[in-house]
Amino acid sequence: MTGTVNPAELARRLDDARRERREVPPLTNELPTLSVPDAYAIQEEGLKLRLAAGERLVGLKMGLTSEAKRRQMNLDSPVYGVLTDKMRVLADGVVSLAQGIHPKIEPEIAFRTARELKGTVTRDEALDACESVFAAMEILDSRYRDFKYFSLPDVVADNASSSLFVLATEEHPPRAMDLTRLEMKMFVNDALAHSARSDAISGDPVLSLVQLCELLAKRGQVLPAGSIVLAGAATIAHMFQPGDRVKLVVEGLGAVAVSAA
Ligand code: OOG
Ligand code: MG
Repeated sequence: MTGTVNPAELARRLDDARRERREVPPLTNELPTLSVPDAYAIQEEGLKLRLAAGERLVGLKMGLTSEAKRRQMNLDSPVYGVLTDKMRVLADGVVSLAQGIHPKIEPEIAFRTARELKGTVTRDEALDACESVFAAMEILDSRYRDFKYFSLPDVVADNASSSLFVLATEEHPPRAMDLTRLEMKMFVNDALAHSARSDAISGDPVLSLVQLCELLAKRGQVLPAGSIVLAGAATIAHMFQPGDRVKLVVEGLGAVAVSAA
């Protein structure tokens, strides 16, 4: 940790920006040596603020697990963020975009774990610990000016740009299908906007779980039983506009939709 980094103060700054819906400059403008471990310490302080406000931790999200997203954001390694109950939007729900700054939406696959996962795990162990897999979408909303940041520490500190998420009502046993070969199609107002195959996510969405456990272990943490895990977007994100109805159809997993007002 560099001498000038005060994780609690920086977390407060980002949390105020989120709650007051205002943009702030990337932290690395002021702290060019901010490291990824510093940034996770800031993220953790940010979670404490949300828990103190009565929110409950329900899971984690992986980000930058696809080549398309890494290219879009010009960053080169996966990151994680936290998901709370307040971030969940029900399927077919309507999101008020006035509650955000500059939201984007992206197509994902999500898991729910039934058992704790810890440290280095194999693909089979990760899959065996999951009870369900879902079609899902994440609504991102960076707290940084113009949704622009140029470093991993910035995005990690800002809870990996997470804002809201939606899971399909339909859930499936993860062993019922080959999770690497599912066609994913995201429609905006019935027009196909982005599509990809599910192996765009980490080469295999289950590997996002494996990577998440490794990243958590570096911080001495585990993935608790009952966690929802977003495996990461398969394509670039779409700028969510008022009036948009966005629907994701994942072969074998069904559909999930959300609208913006
Ligand atoms: C970072 C978060 C990326 C994903 O699914 O790849 C992410 C960002 O795009 O600002 O959630
Ligand atoms: Mg995402």
